[in-house]
Amino acid sequence: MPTPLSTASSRDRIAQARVVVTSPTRNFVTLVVTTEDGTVGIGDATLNGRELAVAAYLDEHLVPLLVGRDAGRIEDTWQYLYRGAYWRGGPVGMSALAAVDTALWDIKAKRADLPLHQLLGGRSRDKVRVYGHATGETIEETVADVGRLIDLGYTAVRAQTAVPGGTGTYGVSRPGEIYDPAHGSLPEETVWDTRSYLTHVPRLFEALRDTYGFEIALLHDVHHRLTPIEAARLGASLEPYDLFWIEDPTPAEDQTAFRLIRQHTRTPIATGEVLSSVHSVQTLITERLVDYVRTTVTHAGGLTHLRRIFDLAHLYGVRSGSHGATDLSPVCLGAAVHLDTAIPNFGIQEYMAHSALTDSVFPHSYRFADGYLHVGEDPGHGVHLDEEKAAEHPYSPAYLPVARLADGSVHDW
Ligand code: GCO
Ligand code: MG
Repeated sequence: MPTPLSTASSRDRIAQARVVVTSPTRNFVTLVVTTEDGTVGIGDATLNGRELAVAAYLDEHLVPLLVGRDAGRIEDTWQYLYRGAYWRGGPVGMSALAAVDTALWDIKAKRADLPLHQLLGGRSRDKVRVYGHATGETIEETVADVGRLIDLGYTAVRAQTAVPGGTGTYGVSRPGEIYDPAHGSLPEETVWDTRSYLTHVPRLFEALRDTYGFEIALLHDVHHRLTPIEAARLGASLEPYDLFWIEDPTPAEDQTAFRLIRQHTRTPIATGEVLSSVHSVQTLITERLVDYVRTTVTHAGGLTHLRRIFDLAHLYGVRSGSHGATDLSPVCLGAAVHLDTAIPNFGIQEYMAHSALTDSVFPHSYRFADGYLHVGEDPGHGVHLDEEKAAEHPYSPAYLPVARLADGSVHDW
């Protein structure tokens, strides 16, 4: 039987794969794959707060299997690493696999001298609609921040505000900083008050509609913090404000919880940023329990697997809404914009601009203008890694916060 090794001409083989961990503003894990003919492809493997677990998985368990393989056999490599591991899936394994997959698609497109979206079927759209993030300590501050994003050209904005009675609310940035909840060598502990939240959030959206009218699309992230009946109540109380979606109303891994939410509200629902496999969204999609699936390139096994998820979603009228927080590197965003450009059932793409420092370490050809991301026409996914600059910013431990209730018990953050 021919093996991938024996059928590849020597120039098609993977000569080297290396992991680069860098922290230009925040931590990123990047896999750099080089073929014998000198083509370089890169993939993102960043898993916020657990970065070095993925780096070790790659270094110790995947890189030794890659060297000598045919770089063109992307599907076969995916199956070999996924099924061949016996221990399938999980965020660490799927992020590592995603980096390999993304780097191999980058290489294939570069060798074909084509932008990646051409290999994914070509353009289904000219540009990719994005939503930005507005935050504030008070409703007034969040209303003003939404105005700032509208002035920047956004047509869709996620609005979060601190909740009276809580501390360090998710989605609310530190003064003068890009929103990034991961900090410090121990997790910050925050206090969560569900009752206060459920009465406060409708007031935020009432103020936003009073100020800006109904044209702007408004989104809200619940961050897995409610029970199904609480989420149902929130969705119903937000119906007058016509949200584009509420995101992660309940912990995403409990797919059947969404049945109950769905019975009680017509507010559209998005979930999936913490999910890494088609199996973990299968019930959500096939029972049409959500409207948008938020899995992304890095955490869901790369372009090969994410495409499979979105194809399943397409059959059921569910659209994409990929996670795009700044803890996903520009490599993830660059690859995502190609997929967003190509698929028929694109919904929206989350976009939090990276810092200028991050962008200088990861120069890229995608660009934001007038509320949309525009995919570049450079061969590959169009994102590069400046290794010299990366080396100037070594890994710096940072954990996501942990939420507790007033009685001290752990809650979902
Ligand atoms: C989002 C996410 C972020 C996450 C972060 C965790 O919708 O963008 O919920 O806010 O908290 O990506 O790593
Ligand atoms: Mg979210």
